[in-house]
Amino acid sequence: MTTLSTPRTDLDALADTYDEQGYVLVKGLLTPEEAAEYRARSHELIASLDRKDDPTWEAAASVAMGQKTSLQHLHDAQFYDAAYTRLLTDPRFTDVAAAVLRTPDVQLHHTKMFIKPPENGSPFPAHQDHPFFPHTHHRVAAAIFHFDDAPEVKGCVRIAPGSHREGPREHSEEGGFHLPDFPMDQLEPMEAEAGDVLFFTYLTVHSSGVNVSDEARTTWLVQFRDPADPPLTTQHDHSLGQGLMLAGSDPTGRAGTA
Ligand SMILES: O=C(O)CCC(=O)C(=O)O
Repeated sequence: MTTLSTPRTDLDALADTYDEQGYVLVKGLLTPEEAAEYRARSHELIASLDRKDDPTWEAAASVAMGQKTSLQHLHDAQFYDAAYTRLLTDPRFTDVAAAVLRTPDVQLHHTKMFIKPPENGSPFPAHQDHPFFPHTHHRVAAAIFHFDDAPEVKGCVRIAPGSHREGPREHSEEGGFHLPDFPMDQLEPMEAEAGDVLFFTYLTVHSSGVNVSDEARTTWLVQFRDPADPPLTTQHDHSLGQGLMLAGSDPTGRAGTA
């Protein structure tokens, strides 16, 4: 028998909100002290790698009104530091991940760390994650761990509640998959505090703003799925550790392979 880190009734309520709205913001999943430690580690890690590449989407320029913005990122942080590996299997995270997927089995798809620098941290245009890695039954989700506060001025994530219900949308492929005509006023700012984790489906339309504050915004995005949901393409199957079981077991016996 497993012990849940959050009472079953609370998990069911989170899962109901997720089904209804396409997202759920879990407050204080990490303590402020843990979030501060992960923030420091993330900044040290990215600084130590001295990366020069900038993953800002070309299509982000339209959100930034043509202003030059920048972004720092790192895929697969769990391959650099075991602290991130521990987070991947932390029951406070996996219990919610399993609850929203409504299966005990949670499998890793990939992870991405983002540091949005102060004053000009890059935005993300409106999009669903679906076109990047479509799956048969759409049982794929993201969890964004906030390692510092993300008010609107820091370019917090914005979500269109209920937008997942219409299923996959036709995306423009110019400058990164995005939805140039999606009404901006439907995207609600998901202001978060250090330690909060935002869960949303890969069909939920989301975006984020420019960080115009004087502090960095530091997040870690974990994309996860139900292992029983086969991917439809191999375009995003190169991530290190993809297929790792974070909770439960893989009923397909595919050991993470499509
Ligand atoms: O972290 C953000 O601001 C948004 C990230 C995002 O939308 C993505 O990676 O798909």
